[in-house]
Amino acid sequence: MQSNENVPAWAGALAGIVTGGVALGVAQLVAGLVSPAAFPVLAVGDAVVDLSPAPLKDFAIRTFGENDKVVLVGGVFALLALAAAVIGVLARRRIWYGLAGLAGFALLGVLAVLTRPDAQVADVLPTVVGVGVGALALVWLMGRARVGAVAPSSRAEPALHAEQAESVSPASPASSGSAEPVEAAGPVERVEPERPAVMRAGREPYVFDRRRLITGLAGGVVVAGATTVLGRTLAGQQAVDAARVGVALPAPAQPLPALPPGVDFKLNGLSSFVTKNADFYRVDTALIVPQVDPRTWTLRVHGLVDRPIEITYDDLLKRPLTEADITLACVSNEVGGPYVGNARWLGVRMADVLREAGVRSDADMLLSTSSDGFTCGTPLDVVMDGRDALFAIAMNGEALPVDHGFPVRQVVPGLYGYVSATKWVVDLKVTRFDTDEAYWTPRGWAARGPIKVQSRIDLPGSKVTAGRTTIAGVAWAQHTGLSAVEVRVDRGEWLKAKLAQVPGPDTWRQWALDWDATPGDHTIEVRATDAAGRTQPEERTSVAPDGATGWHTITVHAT
Ligand SMILES: Nc1nc2c(c(=O)[nH]1)N[C@H]1C(S)=C(S)[C@@H](COP(=O)(O)O)O[C@H]1N2
Ligand SMILES: [Mo]
Repeated sequence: MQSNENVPAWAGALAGIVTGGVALGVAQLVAGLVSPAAFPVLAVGDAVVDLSPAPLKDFAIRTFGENDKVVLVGGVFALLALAAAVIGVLARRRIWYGLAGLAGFALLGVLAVLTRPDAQVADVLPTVVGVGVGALALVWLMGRARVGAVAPSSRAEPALHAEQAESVSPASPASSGSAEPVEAAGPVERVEPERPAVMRAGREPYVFDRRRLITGLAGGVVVAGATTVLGRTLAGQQAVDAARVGVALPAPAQPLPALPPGVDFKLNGLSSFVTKNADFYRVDTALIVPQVDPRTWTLRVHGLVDRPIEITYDDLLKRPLTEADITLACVSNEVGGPYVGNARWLGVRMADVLREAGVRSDADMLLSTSSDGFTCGTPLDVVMDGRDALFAIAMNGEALPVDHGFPVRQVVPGLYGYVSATKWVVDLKVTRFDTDEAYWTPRGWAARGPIKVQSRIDLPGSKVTAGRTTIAGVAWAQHTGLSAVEVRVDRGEWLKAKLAQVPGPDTWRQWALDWDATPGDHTIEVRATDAAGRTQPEERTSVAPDGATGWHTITVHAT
């Protein structure tokens, strides 16, 4: 192994610190995959707490209060950075010194991880893989710090300053023989080395290549950062998934009766009355699904209220819970589109919470905000009119799926999702439409979004065998309810479809009609009428600004 003492100490220290960063980043990533608690820094911190004498612990708690953990972990990181710098400085002499130092840390990490309660063998992986990759990084960085031997013609020279050299031939006398790097002036087009070198008698001469080292360090920083972020994201997901699984859903104050028989015709290809959580459409602006831990979640209710309040997840679960069957629909759903689904929700009535806060009479809008900053503007009168507008915690009997807003989301029957159904909701400001604007309003969508009566044909598909066939689908007019669904084939007479049962006005409703298909091509159209007597208009409009209109129409080929 060659010496490379000509690499200056500061460069070694930086290489050591970046090596440590890569090792910790990779450890974080592997911990995110294996077990977040097996991240060695945490394990070492825990071990320090366990091993430190009681008076020291008391001192730490007295001095740093609630921040004692932050100070501890920060201290561990500071010590690690120092040690990593020393490792890097030593690695300049002999790479083995540096590798031995890393091995020492691996040992410490493995010991700390394995002495944790309920430790598993796989828990050593973050430490071992992290230090392993760190070792590779150290060797690589040290390799980049020095380029190979300078040309033989320059060998005799004790030092070479590249900025003075026109070529590899020596052009300047020694400058005290120190390893101080000298920046090359201007763009250089010379044969290597273009960096100052120091040579020692009897040793291979090296050139300290500052630029290559620095680009290497930058690469290391990127790897360390990316693996850390990814590892923490994975760990956060695991923590939230675990917390979600751990939620014990309380029973509703008044359990909803089981669904009436006859809500579902159970036809193959017809949307089932209850949409399974896994099949439920998802619409949101989140690139990365927000991971909200229920243990730290709170809902702040403020604005035009007499008593601002802040509710924790536990508080919410202790309140009387309402169960409700509600069909959610997206304003961006084209006629016949898939962005609609029905579930049984469990949650706290928004009106109860708002009454507790005391809503002022000049308010007319609720501006809700999600943990990722999305906002929704909901008409206050709609939420207060007695319908089942909920801060929902559960969907179809399980804690809200993370994609659908865990731990808490809003659900308001009768309003499109973009003005009502805030997922991962953390803040509710009681306000006015003329003071505040929600996310979609300046983007071309209506400030208020009542759901329009709609119907969709699910059956049959585009090809059928001639003869008796079922035409069937779903229709919805949330909170008003449906009175009729009509179907016509080939622009003939409108025929009344059979309607399935519904538990109330807030869900979609299945409909079906038998049809004798004659061979050839046919057009099937559907239109629904709500309980207030409003029939879907034929005119097709686009989804913006306040929801599509028009009759869903399909063509069927019968043979
Ligand atoms: N935080 C947040 N909540 C949101 C949205 C969003 O983008 N972010 N989109 C809304 C829209 S447009 C709809 S249609 C519903 C969809 O809810 P789902 O994804 O559970 O079906 O969520 C609403 N809640
Ligand atoms: Mo939506």
